[in-house]
Amino acid sequence: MTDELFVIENALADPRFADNPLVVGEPHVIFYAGRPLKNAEGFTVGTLCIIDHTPRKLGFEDRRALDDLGCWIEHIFYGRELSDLQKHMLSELDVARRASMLDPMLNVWHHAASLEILEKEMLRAFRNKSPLSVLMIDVDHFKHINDEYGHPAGDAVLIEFTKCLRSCTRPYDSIGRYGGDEFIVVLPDTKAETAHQIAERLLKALQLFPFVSEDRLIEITVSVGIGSASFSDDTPEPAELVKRADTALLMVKKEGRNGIKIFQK
Ligand code: GH3
Ligand code: MG
Repeated sequence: MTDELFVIENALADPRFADNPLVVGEPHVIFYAGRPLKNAEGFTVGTLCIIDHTPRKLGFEDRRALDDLGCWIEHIFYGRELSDLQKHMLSELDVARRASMLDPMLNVWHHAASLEILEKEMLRAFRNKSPLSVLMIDVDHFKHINDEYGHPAGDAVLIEFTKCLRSCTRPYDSIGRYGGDEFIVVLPDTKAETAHQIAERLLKALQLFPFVSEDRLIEITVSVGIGSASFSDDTPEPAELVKRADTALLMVKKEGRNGIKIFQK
């Protein structure tokens, strides 16, 4: 209740405390010195106290030592409050940055963010000497869906397609909208054959679950190109890996769509 160092040299001789249960009983506080501790806002949040079972005097040096210890604890409080504030700010920044990297309609990474993630994952793959694959997926004849069912139905198809794609991939795979109806999926730790299996799963899922719009079934198919690198004897640049997947995708389109191709050199 005070800002000052509070000292009772002999509680038994002090009428305010002589009959206090902590004095007459356990822990028998006869001597007490308390130094209030304040938080960053200046509120007293506790005391640093020393006690003894016999009467004592607190000399000038002892007072200073107790005060120094109190200062030390207060600095730890300030430091912690500051870092809590910083942590809070950083996590808010994370949320804001994440939001700025997402495609607002589909809630997947936008073009630039996808490339940023690809670069990071490729650096990691290079460090770990683990394989990495990229899927380039483009919806077949999507213009026709827009023309036939309307643009809003086209939007709905893209939203449902993204959900379907997510359900066919693993939690650590990254899905991005490369542009329009083209998607890029970064598959860390994945060889071309495994990437092919993931793409097959997607094609099968699209076959099984056609989209419904105003009581009409909208069936879609996709073309998938796969680019892979082993990172043991083959370490392409991110742009080169995207190009591999894109080249394979173009071949699928040329050969009639609704299929999967792995890029071969
Ligand atoms: P292909 O099989 O060769 O890919 O034929 P396609 O008709 O899908 O051709 P392309 O991929 O070039 O066209 C994509 C179309 O997607 C063109 C554009 O009008 C449409 N599109 C792009 N973004 C959106 C969108 O956000 N919503 C809707 N509804 N349509 C979009
Ligand atoms: Mg298309």
